[in-house]
Order: sequence, then structure tokens, then C-alpha cells
Amino acid sequence: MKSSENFEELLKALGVNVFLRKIAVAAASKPSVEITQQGESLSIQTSTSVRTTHVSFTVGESFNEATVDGRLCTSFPKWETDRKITCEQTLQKGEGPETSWTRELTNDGQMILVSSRRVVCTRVYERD
Ligand code: RET
Ligand code: NA
Repeated sequence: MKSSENFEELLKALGVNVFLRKIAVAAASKPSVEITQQGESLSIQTSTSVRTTHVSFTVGESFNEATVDGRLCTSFPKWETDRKITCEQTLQKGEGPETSWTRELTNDGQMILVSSRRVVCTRVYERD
């Protein structure tokens, strides 16, 4: 990861308390992300010292994942352009904030992840 903006602010907007936020922010500063793609199907594993998530999905089909603050949600990924996926999330239980993410590959080989719930968190990754 090359840069990260507003990650803590996003967790705050999601209601994560300051103690857990500090732990999450420290861990999320050194993520390791492994993405594999076969056609319309992607597999994304994001690892940190305190939390590792793994999602597999096909663009155009809903799937289950967790929001940045760890709540189960149903996600619907679609192509916004041929290099960008937009994904809207709906919580599986209870009322909650509307969250979404986008992932985009730039022409110079970066991957830009944007996560939001009104607050917009932008994280830029480069290939290892
Ligand atoms: C939660 C809940 C409270 C406790 C902890 C958390 C940790 C979250 C982390 C998220 C990392 C996200 C990344 C995203 C993509 O770049 C779920 C907020 C410890 C570590 C790396
Ligand atoms: Na993020």
C-alpha cells in the first residue's frame, strides 16, 4: 500500500470506538493484498496482523462479505468501466449505514480502493 486517506475517519463514521480504531488503523497500515482474476471472477485476500478477509465473487452476482467494520452484508459488484468495479453493500441484520467500495486499476498499474459511508477513504496499492 502506497497511501491511505481517511481510513480512521471512515471507522469513526461507522461507529468504531477509539480503542479499536487505533488497533485497526495500526494493523491496516501494513496490509498485504492478493488478487486473482479469471474472467469475471475475482478472489481478493486482504491480510493484516489482526484481521484477514477473503472474498470471492463474480461481477454481476451478489455475494456475502463484511463491511470495513466487520458487519455481515450482501454486496453487489458491477463494472463501472472495464477497469473499475463498484460495489454497493446492504447489511444482513438491522439498520445501518449505507456502505460501498470501488476498486480500480489505473493505466500505470496502481490499484485504487475507495471505501465509503459518506466519509470517503482512498487507499492506493502498487504491485509487489
Ligand atoms: C475492525 C473492528 C474492530 C476491531 C478491529 C477491526 C480491524 C479492521 C482492520 C481492517 C483492515 C482493512 C484493510 C482494508 C483494505 O485496504 C473490523 C474495525 C481490529 C484491520 C486493510
Ligand atoms: Na479501505
